[in-house]
Amino acid sequence: MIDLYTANTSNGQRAAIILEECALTYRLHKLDVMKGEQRQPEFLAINPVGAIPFIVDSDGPGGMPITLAQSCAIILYASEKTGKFMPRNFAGRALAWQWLMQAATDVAPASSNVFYNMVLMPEKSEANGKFFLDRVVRYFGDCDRQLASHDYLAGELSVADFALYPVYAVRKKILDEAAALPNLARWGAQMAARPGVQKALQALA
Ligand SMILES: N[C@@H](CCC(=O)N[C@@H](CS)C(=O)NCC(=O)O)C(=O)O
Repeated sequence: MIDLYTANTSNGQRAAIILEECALTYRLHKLDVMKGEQRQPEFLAINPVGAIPFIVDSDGPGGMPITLAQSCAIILYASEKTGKFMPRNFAGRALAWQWLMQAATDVAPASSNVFYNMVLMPEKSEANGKFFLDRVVRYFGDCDRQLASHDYLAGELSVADFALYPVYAVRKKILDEAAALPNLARWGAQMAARPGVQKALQALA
């Protein structure tokens, strides 16, 4: 059994979506990150990283329990555990790695910076807000170009799509206003229609 500790953020949604999509059985524990619940001693004792999402799988590798943080590590873990959403051929796998990294290290941090500038930073700056927004649009533009010739980021549906989708969903409105990204919009609609995606997002809402 997997215990998932998470919240309704893009990172938190990634973990819930991949557990649903891999048809893994899990118990959902929603934490209030704005109140800092994830840093309470009882949760730090489980997950020293002190951020959501994290999972505890009582039946981890070798039948031993494992605790795992980092949304994209959880995506890869669920994929490896179930043999799903990782292309079988080397070239496809390499593409899945590339686009998962693009989502994890380029798109998601740029998107977080938009949130920090709009909500959390003590001094807001319109110029800095525009800088971060432009980066988000640029990175999603890169995805749009890839999706012009591929149904999914790595060709077939893979871990990379589940890493990107929640960030896309939270930024859809500003992306729609900022640029024409038709391939991304087509892909986003396909991802949004998946029952596993819908079930995870509804459970977190
Ligand atoms: N790179 C990490 C980021 C995790 C992260 O920053 N989680 C946020 C919520 S989305 C959090 O728990 N923030 C509260 C904190 O850091 O105290 C991941 O992908 O899981």
